[in-house]
Amino acid sequence: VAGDPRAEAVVARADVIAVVDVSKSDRLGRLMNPVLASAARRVCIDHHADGDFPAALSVIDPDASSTGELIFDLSSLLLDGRRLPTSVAEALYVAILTDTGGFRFSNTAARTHRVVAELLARGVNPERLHHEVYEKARPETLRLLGTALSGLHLDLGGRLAWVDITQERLQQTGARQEDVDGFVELPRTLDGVEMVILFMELASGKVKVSLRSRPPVNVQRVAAQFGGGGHPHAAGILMDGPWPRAREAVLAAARASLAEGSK
Ligand SMILES: [Mn+2]
Repeated sequence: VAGDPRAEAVVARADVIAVVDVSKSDRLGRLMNPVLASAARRVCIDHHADGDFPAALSVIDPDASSTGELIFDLSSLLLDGRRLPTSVAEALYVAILTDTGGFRFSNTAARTHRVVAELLARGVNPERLHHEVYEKARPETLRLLGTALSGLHLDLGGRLAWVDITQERLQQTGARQEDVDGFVELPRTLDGVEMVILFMELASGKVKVSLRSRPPVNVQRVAAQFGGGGHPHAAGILMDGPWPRAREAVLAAARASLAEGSK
């Protein structure tokens, strides 16, 4: 919702604000200050263990596959035996699908699939939703992906891979910042890669860093050195520019982390 121009107005008149799957408050972007200044009752539903969002009421389970799975549990209590409407089941399915990386992240459990089985029984159509979520790319997005991947960097014999999304690349291809969602997953398919980093230069001059790793490499610890957070194998940082300095600092920490792991 942070990209929606109506979001501030909604926050301003809210009685209750529920923040989901946020980990660090600064991931609320320009809504962070309005949300923190609001007199509304704040609720946090999350599966990040390192969250810092100040809430009156928190439902946090780091073992949950996804925030959607937690909301499914809460809605089951509220429904008290009534059937989950199909529209809500669809929203929860998409929440779980995307938050588990398509049921592949390490927190995905037998229970996750049982919850999803319930959602399918409520009328969810996986093929249609997969199309809606993953097959709506614009040509600009694929062109940006092409330039990003053609500039793929490899280091430490292929154990570390990174890609850069600069403002220049965005402008040349006509792509938007949000088109970059999911790009970090592609270098992860490289044989032998242990850590993948995506550096994105934001229009504001800040640098958004997305990190992924294969066990036992822990990128949450790398992110934490720069005030970021997330999960052991999927983490993020929002850093001040300038871009080259932020990038070098994170790469140095990444190399140190991988060197430590190989001892
Ligand atoms: Mn999540």
